[in-house]
Amino acid sequence: MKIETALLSVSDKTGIVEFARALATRGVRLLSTGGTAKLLAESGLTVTEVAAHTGSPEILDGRVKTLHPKIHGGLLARRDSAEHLDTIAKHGIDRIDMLVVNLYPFRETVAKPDCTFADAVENIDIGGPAMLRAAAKNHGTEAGGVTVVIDPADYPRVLAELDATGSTSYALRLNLATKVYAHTASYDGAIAAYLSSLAEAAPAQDATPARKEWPDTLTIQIKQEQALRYGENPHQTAAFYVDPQRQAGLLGNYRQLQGKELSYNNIADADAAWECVRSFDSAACVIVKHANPCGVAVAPHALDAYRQAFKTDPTSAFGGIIAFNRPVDLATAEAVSEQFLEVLLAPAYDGAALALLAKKKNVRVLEVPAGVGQNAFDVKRVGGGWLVQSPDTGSLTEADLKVVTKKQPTEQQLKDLLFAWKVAKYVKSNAIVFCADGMTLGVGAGQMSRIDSARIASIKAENAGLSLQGSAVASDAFFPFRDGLDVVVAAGAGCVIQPGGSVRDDEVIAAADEHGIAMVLTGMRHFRH
Ligand code: 93A
Repeated sequence: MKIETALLSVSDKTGIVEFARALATRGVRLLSTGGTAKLLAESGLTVTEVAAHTGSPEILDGRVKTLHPKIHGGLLARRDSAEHLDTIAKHGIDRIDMLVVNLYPFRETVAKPDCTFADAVENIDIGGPAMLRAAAKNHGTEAGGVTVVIDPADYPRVLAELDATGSTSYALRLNLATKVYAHTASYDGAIAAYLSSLAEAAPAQDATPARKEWPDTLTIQIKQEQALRYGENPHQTAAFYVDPQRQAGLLGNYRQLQGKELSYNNIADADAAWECVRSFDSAACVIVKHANPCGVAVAPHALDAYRQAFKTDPTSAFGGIIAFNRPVDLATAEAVSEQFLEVLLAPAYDGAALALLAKKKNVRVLEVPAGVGQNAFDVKRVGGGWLVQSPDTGSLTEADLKVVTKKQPTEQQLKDLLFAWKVAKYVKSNAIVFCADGMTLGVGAGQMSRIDSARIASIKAENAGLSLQGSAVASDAFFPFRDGLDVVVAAGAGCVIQPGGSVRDDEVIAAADEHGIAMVLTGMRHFRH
């Protein structure tokens, strides 16, 4: 089928004049949009503006220029259908046999550092992709169809076929149509990525984003950085993908200074330990096993923090992940080296500490440089989808606490309660955490009932030979009944911190008064799964 009419509408005008001239020489009529038409006319070519062809002027600052039945009818009418050809004839629509379009430069626009939101939006091409997709859909059959050219690099081969056969082959039209859909898909992908980057920034600023702040689609770019030996278990395969937004040069949040290759579980546990330890202002140590802290302490010096944290649960600390929020010196390195540990994390290490650790070849030593950021959102895989939420950045000060008992907590108790509350946030639910003097005494984690977590926490303290008398207790969510409170008080608790909000708060508060202990409510809970 001879190519009679071509529509040319290009943002990238490379080679367009020469190509248009070559088409005109071969007897092809040229239709074109504003800027392209102007360039062709100035180059001495005869060209009909699309606006003149359709009888509709370009409107809305060019947002609507080719979105017209005279254009889309001309592109979409099936060449092998007498009915289609009749229909367009009846409506005074001419066939458009060739479409030469490339799109508004969206990617290039948003890559510019001074790109505004308005610039980005105006560079979302609508009419161009609509025409490209129409033309590509109608690339036709051996008998004929529309030739669609999106890439200036294809101009020569199109002309070569026209010269050889007076037309284009099915194989060429198919190839060009395929290129179109690949291009429009990636073009839309770039738009989605840009828009989702705007939406991703929003929840990071707001701890409790409203539902509407989450975008309809979320494009998450992740990059495989490390193939792992296996997953949670040896029969599972796994890899570590990193966030391209992470601090440059790091694997996730860290740099591995020595030791065996990190396993899937090491990475997950190290992350849990780091998230917890970074939440303390004073020197702190967190020991993690199976994603739960089994010992946490704050002290004037990292070494003392470690000694206290270790006391909480020496049995569980065996083979643990140890994290510090202060540089590790020789004395601290010596102390941790006395126990079997899998991973050590800290913001920095003394030279002498590193020299000592080097003798423990298997220990994975990770440096977490200052300033590693908070993730903008959390993702959890579920069957057929993903759950996405803003990270749990909720934190409290003394001023946020509401004392609900007759007994007022002392200054020391308030300090211990806030410490216990901080730890409970990083313990899997249901979480019950006994503390005193800046260290954990018993951690009950991951139970289906709060009362069992309370029992386990007190058993653990007993096993470690620690007294719970007068201790501070944190519960990550409210006590649904007084029974959980009764258990922690029976174990020795002298004060309790919990969110409140149960329909039986009155019953629980009355129980606390009956036991003569102090209780404070936070109004915020920290479920963690
Ligand atoms: O604003 S648009 O989305 N609306 C349209 O109807 C339309 N038709 C073609 N953009 C539209 N185009 C695009 O204009 C083409 O994809 C091409 O990139 C550009 C060419 O404009 P000009 O010929 O005025 O330089």
